Parts: sequence; C-alpha cells; structure tokens
Amino acid sequence: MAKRNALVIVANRLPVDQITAEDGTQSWQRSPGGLVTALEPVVAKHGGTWVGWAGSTGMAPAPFTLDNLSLHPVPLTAQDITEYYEGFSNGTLWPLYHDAAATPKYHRRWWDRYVEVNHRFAQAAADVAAEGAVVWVQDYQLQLVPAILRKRRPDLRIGFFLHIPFPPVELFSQLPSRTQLLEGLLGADLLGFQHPDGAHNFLRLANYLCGYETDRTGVIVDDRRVRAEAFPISIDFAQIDKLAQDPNVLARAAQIREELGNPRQVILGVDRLDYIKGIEKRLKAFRELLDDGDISVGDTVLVQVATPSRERVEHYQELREEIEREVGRINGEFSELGTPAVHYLRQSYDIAELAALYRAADVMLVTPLRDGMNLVAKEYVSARPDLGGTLVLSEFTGASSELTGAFLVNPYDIDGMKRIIIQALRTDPTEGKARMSAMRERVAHHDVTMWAAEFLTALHEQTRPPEPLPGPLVPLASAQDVWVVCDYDGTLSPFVDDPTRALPAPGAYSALMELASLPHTQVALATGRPAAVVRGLLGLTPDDPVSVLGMHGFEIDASLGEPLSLTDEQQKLREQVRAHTITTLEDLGVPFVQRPLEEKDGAVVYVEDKPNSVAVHVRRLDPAQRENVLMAISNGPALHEGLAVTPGDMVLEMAVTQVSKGDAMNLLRKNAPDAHFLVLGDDVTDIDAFATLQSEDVAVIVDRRLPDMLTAARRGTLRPAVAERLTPLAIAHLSAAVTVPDPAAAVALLKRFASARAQELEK
Ligand code: GDG
Repeated sequence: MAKRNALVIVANRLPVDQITAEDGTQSWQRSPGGLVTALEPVVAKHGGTWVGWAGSTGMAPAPFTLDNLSLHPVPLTAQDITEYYEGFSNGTLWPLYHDAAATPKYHRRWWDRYVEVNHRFAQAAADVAAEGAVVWVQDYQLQLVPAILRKRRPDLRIGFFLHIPFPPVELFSQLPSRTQLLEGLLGADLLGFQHPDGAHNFLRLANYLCGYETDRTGVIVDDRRVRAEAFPISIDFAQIDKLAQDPNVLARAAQIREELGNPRQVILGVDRLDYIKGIEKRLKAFRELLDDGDISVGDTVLVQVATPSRERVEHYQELREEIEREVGRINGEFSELGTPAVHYLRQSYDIAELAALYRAADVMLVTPLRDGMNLVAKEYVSARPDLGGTLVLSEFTGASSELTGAFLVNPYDIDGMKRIIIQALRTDPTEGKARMSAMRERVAHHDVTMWAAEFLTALHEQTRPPEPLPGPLVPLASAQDVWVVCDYDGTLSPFVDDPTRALPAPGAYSALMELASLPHTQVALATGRPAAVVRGLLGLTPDDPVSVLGMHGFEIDASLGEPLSLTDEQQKLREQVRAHTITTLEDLGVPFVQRPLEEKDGAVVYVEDKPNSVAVHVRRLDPAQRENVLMAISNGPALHEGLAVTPGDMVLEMAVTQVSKGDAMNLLRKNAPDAHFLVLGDDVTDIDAFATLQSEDVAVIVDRRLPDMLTAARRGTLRPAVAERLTPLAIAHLSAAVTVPDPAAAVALLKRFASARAQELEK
C-alpha cells in the first residue's frame, strides 16, 4: 500500500454509518458529531485519512471516500467486539477510568484481544501514513497504538487524545496490565487530556509505576520528551447556535412544550444510557422534590432522553432495568391521567430535534458521576442564543471547569441536588441571562475547531526537528576534556515569585545527567544558593556525578578541594550585618520574615541567613518600596567593612567572604587545567565566572538581563557594583556569547550539545 497521507486520524469507529434503504440498497452516511466536523477540514487540507472500524463485523469494506473524507476501514470480528470492545474497553477500562462507578472486570483473554486489535489498528495506520506524517490516535480503546506505531514507524509524529478521564494512581494501579498501558501511551509525542487532573494523574503514574523522570508537563523516555497536557474538547458552536435560530427548530420547540401539556417549566436530561451519567441520581432527586411538594406534576415536567448504548454489556443492561424501574415508580406514584411526571425516551434523535429540545427546556440537568468533558452541557448553552434556560452541572465533569455560569452540583448529594434544582427553576431572569451569556462566550471562543488546531499545533511544536548546534559550541563537542558549568536560578529554572518553588525547567535534570554520563565530560552547578537547596530542587542525589558549588563557590564538593569555613571574625561580622539589617527594616517599618517565604506571606522582605552571607530579598514588595529598602540596606548594613556586596535580581547579598563564581571557576580549572569550559549564566554574579574564560571556552547567556547590562555599561548607566565586575575580559566574553531566550531553551541547548558530543566521542 502506498504511504501517502500526511495526516492520519485513528479512532475505534469511522465517522460513518451504513444505511440500508427500503429497496435494500446500502450506502454510507456521515455520523453526526463534533469530532468529525472539526477534523474534516484539517484532514481534507492535509490530504489525510481516517482509520477505524466501519461498524459491521467480518471483512472490512475497501478504503473509500465520502464527502471529502478519505476512510480506511479496519476489520473486527464478532469475537473482537466481545472481548476488545465490550470486554476490555467497556467492561474494564470504562468503569475504572470513571472512578470505578461500576466494578471493573478483569479477564486475561479480554486483555489479549485488546493487544491484538491495537496491533491491527497500528499496522493499518503505519500502512497509510506518509513519511514523517502526523498520526492522531483517539481514545481509550487504542492506548497501545502509539508505542506499537512508533516501533514500526519511528519517522511518524504521534499524538493521542483521551476523551474520558484519566484516573488517579490508587485506581489505575488495580489494572494487571497497568505498565503496558502506560508504555503504550508513552509511544506518543503528545498526550492530550480533557482536564489538567488527567494529565497530572498520568505524569504521576509514569513516574510511580515506570520510574520515568517527569515534570509539570512531560515525561522523559530514553532520549525523547513526551508532553502530557490538557486540551479540553469542545463542539461546533456556530452550527448549533445557527440551528437553534432556525424557524423550523423554534416552531418544533413550541410544539414540544405544547405536546408536554404546556407545563410552566420543563426540565431536560439528554444522555447516552450510561451509568456514569448519573441519570438514576437525578431521577431520585426529582422524585423526592415531587414527594416533598416542592414541585408538582403538570407544573413541572422532566424529559429524559436516554440514547441506547452498549446494550450487550452487562453493566448497561442492569442500569437500564434500574432506570426504567425508577421511571415506572415515579410515574406510577405521581402522574395524572394524560400528564406523566417523567417523559422517558430511550431513543436517538437527529440534531435538529435535540436543538428543539434544548430550546424548549428551562433547566438542563447534566449530573454525571464522572465525565471527561460532557458535550451535552456545551450544546445546551450553544442552543440558547435567547440567553434563556439554566444549566445544572455536575462538578465531576470536565465541562464544569469552563462553564462557570452553571449551577454546580455533587450528584452524590441528593439533598444538595434538590436544593440546586429548585434554585435553577427559580432563577431570576436577569441573573439567568448573565450566567448563560458567560457560558456561551466561553464555548463560542473555544470551539472544536480551536481544540483541534491547538492540539495539532502543539504536536507540530513538540516534534519540530532540533535546531543545529550554534557554531561556537561545535569545537567544544569534540574537545578532549570538557567542563559544563551552569548557574541555577534564571538559567536552568525560570524565575518565580517564591524562590523555594523555583523548580527546574522540564528535562533539566536529565540534560545534566546525560552530559555527566559522557566520557571526558564533567558537570558542575555554580549557584548563589546553598548547595543542598539546589540539589533538592533539581532532585540530585549524592550518587549523581554532578558537582554543586554553593554560595558562589564558598561551599565546594570534597572531591574538588578543601572545604572553606568562616573565621571567628567573619562569623561575628555576619551576625552584626544580620542585626543591622533587621534594625534597618524595623526603622523603615517594612515587614520581614527570617524563614523561607510562604505563599500566604504578603508584601514582606525575606532576610535569608546563608552560610557566609546575609541576603535581603525584596521580590514581594512593590517597585517603589523595593528601591527604598535596597537603598537603605546599601547605605546601612552593606557598608560594614570586609563585606562583598552583590546586587542580584531583586536581592542584595552581603557576604563576609570574598568568594565569587570566578573563584569557583578557578578551582575547577585547577582540577582540570586542560579542560575547555562551557559556562551558562544569566545574572550579575555569573559575570565573575565569564570573566575567567579563556579563548577556547564558550559562554552561554540566558535571557536578556546580561545583554541589557552590556548596553547600560556602554551608556555608563550601570550601578557601580555591577559595573566593577564588567572587566574588559568579561565584556569580551559576554559580547561573543551564545544567547538563548529562557531556561527551557538552555536545557534544549544542553541536550543538543550532549548528543553532538556523544556522536563526536563515538567517532
Ligand atoms: C465521550 C466522553 C466527552 C446524545 N444523544 C443523541 C445524540 N447525542 C450526542 C450529544 C453529544 C454526544 O452524543 C454525547 O457526548 P457527551 O460528551 O455528552 O458524552 P459521551 O458520549 O460519553 O462522550 C465525554 C466526549 O467523549 C467527547 O470527548 O465529552 O466526557 O464520555 O454530542 O448531542 N446525538 C444525536 N442523537 C441523539 O439521540 N444526534
């Protein structure tokens, strides 16, 4: 088969249904749904195709095209449906991923079949994908496809989107095949989840069960980074908004109310008949409201559309019986002749009928026990251009994070749900309009097309080929001995308000370890912070082959030289400076703390007691106050004789020793006189390190601060404490330096350097 598609969508089901006309002729019809609406233009534009099951067992139809959509059917046997689809997908994964709302069942033969079918889908995708194509795999039925595909076609760019929640460690760990599933997903370049909680659960599990290094947004797997983030799905807002204004739909909405007996209020539920949707909970609340006399038949009616779903799966058969029993009970107890309390419709409707129902409803009840997103909630608000109607929404849906104008409920709390339903029924129209308008705004601006575009853009970014190594670093890659020396804050870690939370940029740890594991290559961190703090933030263990020089070189690893300590006089001086700092702040009336800042702390100064210095952090103050405090400290405690004063980024450090990062560099060079140095830094104290560089060494500057200082130096507007450090040698190195915009780019550069050096050393 020719490999020719630049974009391949892989989903359990093709977005088409086979229909048989009265005369027996068969044809294909596009199934309704936002996913296909969103993806069709993208698939068409990129010359793409859709791989999936066509809906009937046995031989698959030959590939075909329908309305611009190229389709590539994958065959499934009746046994595949029983074991892979109804079994492992919907009897094991579906309940487990939805908070075990029903008891998940584990059967080894279901799993074996799931593996087999996933191989089949992966092979079909591999067959139709062009060289370097984007393959976007959809949902829980195909979680092994990314890894199988990557093995067969390492050239592909693979994305995966999970439409349902991803469960927490405690639940997922039940799965006998848990690591295989995680490894399957990790074959992707980008994993999309409905909600940040899903991405977070996945990352925790990748670390906990597979032992991979993870950070906030990704996992490092061998030499690859897998990004895992939330991409909340949406709907075709414009289509439903337009439909809901169609005169036929409006007429039908009026007719529906009439057919219901013109009740004062209509409550509506539209769901697949699934136990995750919480239909039985809302029926219970409705029955109790009738029973309590809070609502009455004829005045308020409940319409529940329950679309048939997965009817051969046991859990679903039980649920149907339970719901029908409850509907029967309510109607038996409360209905009046010709006026049922609940209209229960176990049927499918076309989208125009749904739109009419949405327009006819005063209160929409969406009460799932757990739901990845819930598109019905988004459809309802899209169908209300009149700003009428209120939405009652379970807080356990993905949609609840976006639809903030909804009345949120906990479906397990029946009393709470009853209260909220009453509140929704009695909403003041002005408030109702404001709520509806806010929700419509959100969905209109974040529709399904934007969802698809955001995912695909992120996938392109994630898989962009690496840029070449900057010229000055090329000779270093093949040098005999190399030391890589990095600053931490601002260089490997983005600046944050709270220094205790200055976590490394994604992949920083593995970049350092990759470098340190190369022959003739050493790695050190030179930081103004205590070494132990930076070790903790980076997650470095004592066994990791990375040296950390803390306090600008005052703290040194035993392997590099004799440890330094303060003289009695220096200790006394440090005490004096600390006491003087505190009285200065007290005189100014500026609040301060002498322990690491916490989130709850307001605009306070942090006086940090370091092994050889006192540092005054003013980051939390407003700019005018900052200047005031820095001035008072500079003209007070900082004037004690024998101090080395260093202004940093919103911090002033007063050290009782004269150690600088230049000394740290000299110590390293003493240990390896023939080595060439690659030094990365971003701030004033790094200038001392840059000033020691020799001609073969290379400086890398992160961010704009240092280049801006050079400009200021040329203009003569630099503060004296900084200007002093800019020796001609430092200026020369800074001017010739390679620059990168931020810590993420610095980490990427280190990785590129590591792989270039690995290649050179192998030659
Ligand atoms: C999964 C996740 C996530 C329903 N009855 C009829 C009908 N529908 C349509 C609705 C809506 C869709 O089906 C249902 O979507 P939901 O999002 O509500 O729920 P799931 O089927 O469970 O979907 C879910 C979704 O994937 C997308 O990622 O939001 O969390 O569980 O569009 O309108 N459509 C028609 N006739 C019906 O009778 N035409």
